[in-house]
Amino acid sequence: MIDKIKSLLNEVEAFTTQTTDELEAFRIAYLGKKGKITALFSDFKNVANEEKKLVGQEINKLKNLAQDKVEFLKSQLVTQRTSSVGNDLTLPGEPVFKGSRHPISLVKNEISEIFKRIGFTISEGPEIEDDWHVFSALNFPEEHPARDMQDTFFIETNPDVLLRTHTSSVQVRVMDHQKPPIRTLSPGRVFRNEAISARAHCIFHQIEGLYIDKNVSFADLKQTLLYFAKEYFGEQTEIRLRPSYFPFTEPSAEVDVSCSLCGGEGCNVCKYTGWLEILGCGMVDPNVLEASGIDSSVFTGFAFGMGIERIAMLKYGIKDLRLFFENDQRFLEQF
Ligand code: 2U9
Repeated sequence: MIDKIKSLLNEVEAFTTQTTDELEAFRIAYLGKKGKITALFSDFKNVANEEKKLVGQEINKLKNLAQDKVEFLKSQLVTQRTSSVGNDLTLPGEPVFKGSRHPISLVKNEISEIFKRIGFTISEGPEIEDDWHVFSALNFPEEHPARDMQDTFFIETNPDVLLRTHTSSVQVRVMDHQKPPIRTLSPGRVFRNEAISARAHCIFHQIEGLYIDKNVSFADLKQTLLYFAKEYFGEQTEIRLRPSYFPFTEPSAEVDVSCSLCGGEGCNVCKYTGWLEILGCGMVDPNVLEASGIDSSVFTGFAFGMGIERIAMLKYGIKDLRLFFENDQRFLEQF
């Protein structure tokens, strides 16, 4: 591996060009998705543990060198071009690309605003978590499959450290530090050990809500979600709840909204059912309240959670989840 890195270092150091086409070809060949340097990062997992540190440093050095080379040659070519055309003020300028918000941020902000209007605050927390905040405090039994390596990313050296699989862990932290009434919304990135496809990704975004107070009932939950559905999908929107199961809520339900594209008549987006599944919800299980020191004979609460990618796909008619993570400007500039 080290020999390969050294030989690539020599190639990168020796490279020079006078044309932007050659420079782009070089960038793709070394730093592109299937480039030689990118391939080293995939091979890295096969490196022996004791060599990982050194090899990792060398690959990073190589990558930085190649990136610097591309930037340097690019700036040289621009300087040459401007100096060779002199001061021709009639030439069109270099286009300046104005950034735009990522669709996931747009959806997250819009949902947050809707809940902020009815008194929810926003809470954020760590992506690297411990077993207690992700599973135990949320009433996951010891043998629950989510605790398995197949479903969750654990840190190899310490099974108590893992990447959060939902943002409920943030709300456990809120309950640890704040007494009811609690009315909070937790948007954020979550991680699950899933194969990447058009419909699933190992990283995605959730937004979860939690409301705890005296006398909070299922009717409050239903009315809050109806308010949200009407604000987000339009005044004509209806919701329906179907019984479900989650370890952290009892009773639990899946929530569908009437399809805003066909008005419930049936179309290919709602698969001719007239309904779109958008979130899960339920009354917070008393065990969850007690685990965070909240007296379940005095307080009750409701909670809900939704995947932001799913909502964005429905809203913008996006068919492939992977587009959200590729940062392709042609995709992003449409929002
Ligand atoms: C606490 C207690 C309970 C949050 C909830 C769901 C139901 C749910 C999924 C929707 C699609 C996750 O992104 S998804 O895969 N979520 O169905 N989430 S109730 O319940 C909580 C949260 C915090 C303390």
